Amino acid sequence: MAREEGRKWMVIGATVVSLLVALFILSSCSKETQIGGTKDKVLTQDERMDWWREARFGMFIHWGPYAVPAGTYKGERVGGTGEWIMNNGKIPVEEYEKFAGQFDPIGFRADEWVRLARNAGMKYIVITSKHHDGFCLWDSRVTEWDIMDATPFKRDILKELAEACKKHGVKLCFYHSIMDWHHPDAQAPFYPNYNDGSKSNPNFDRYVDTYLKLQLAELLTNYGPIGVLWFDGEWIRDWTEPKGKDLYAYVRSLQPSILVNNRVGKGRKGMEGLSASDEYAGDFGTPEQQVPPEGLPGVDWETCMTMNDTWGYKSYDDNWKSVEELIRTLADVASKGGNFLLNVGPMPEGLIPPASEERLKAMGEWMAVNGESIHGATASIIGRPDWGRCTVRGNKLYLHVFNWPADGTLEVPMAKAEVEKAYLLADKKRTNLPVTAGGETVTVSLASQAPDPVDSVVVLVLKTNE
Ligand code: FHN
Repeated sequence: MAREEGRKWMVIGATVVSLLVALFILSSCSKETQIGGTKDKVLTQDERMDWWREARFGMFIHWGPYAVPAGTYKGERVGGTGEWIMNNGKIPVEEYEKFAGQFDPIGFRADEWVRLARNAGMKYIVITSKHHDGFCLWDSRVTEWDIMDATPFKRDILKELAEACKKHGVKLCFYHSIMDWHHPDAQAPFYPNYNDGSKSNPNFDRYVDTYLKLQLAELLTNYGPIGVLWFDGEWIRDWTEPKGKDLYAYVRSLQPSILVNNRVGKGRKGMEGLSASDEYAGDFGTPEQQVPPEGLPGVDWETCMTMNDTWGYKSYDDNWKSVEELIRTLADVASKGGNFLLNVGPMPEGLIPPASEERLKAMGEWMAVNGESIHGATASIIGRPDWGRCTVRGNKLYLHVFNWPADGTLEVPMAKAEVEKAYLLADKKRTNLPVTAGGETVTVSLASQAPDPVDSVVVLVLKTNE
């Protein structure tokens, strides 16, 4: 009974503190709302989306205290992904907090992570500022459940990442969970099934108004221009579309140019990730671990995917996708007009798993030769040929040949009259490749050997009316 009484006064105390801090943050952020002291020009939707559509390829980072158990609790392997161990392992809040006490990533070098992403051809990084466990990777004023107070590390991860992203010209973005298994006004009381969709917390609105929104104000006021607020954990009973629309407007009021995904509201259709209709809040759809089978012209969407089977680090998940599969998925996504957000789950000591690093370096070597066929690319205008995929930029078609024709003849479903010339993207001399007309197809004559066994890109330059 005393414990409940104590918890009640703790919540009341936390609320009073939060309200006082709220007044301080809101008063300070009114002066700093315009990041960097410059007033955000009001951009059109297309102008806001421009950098993101150009980027096409980003790094997802899932990192927090869950990297410490790394999929094992009390000697047992826990099912599901690494970042869900608190729920799937039925770990009480006080028990889980001990992992933060062991979270001391002395190997963390923001500059190395950002260079790894940039050299892989990734133009933005989406990192978990707060995942479902409620742990904050930044120095938050409204909680001690953060990197500064709950760990021996005591460095602001997001601040160091923001500096490195600015230095290397990579956009910094935040993943932020609406669901929170640690806050007493959110899901914590639902233990042992924090994710219990049948339960509601009578204090949830207090969590939104005096915690969730205040932390977003911290993130969007103190870390410079943020490219995307990537919400998640919106499926809970206490979250509604009206709340999502309100949160979308709130975030945009702090940084008017920021992009917000469709998980801010209730519009996404499960893991397919696209919104049921335009009436739902959010700037782009979020297919997860899958690529829409058809191109979706006119729809902005981003496939997020793991390199193995987990988002957060698990020491024994070695089911890594091959470099071939990752490069071809990138081409497939871009050929359908989408973005590819590829995940890394850093280890507890702050290092990127070697298998992830190896794949990213190999993707970077391919992107160094073929990046123009991905960055800024739009959906195929010739469907999905048997030999591979097609991406488009201006008057150029980029033919991603996965299956190199043994007879050296590449059939392309389009009229000859439209083709000015063809060349291999890997050929710096841009030697013309012979193109002959068929009825509804053109044939490009290729050498017997593919320059790249995974994805060789043939460029078709189309005649323009000029
Ligand atoms: O529950 C999360 C999961 O941990 C991970 O963050 C993925 C990434 O998109 N999203 C949710 C599952 O759909």
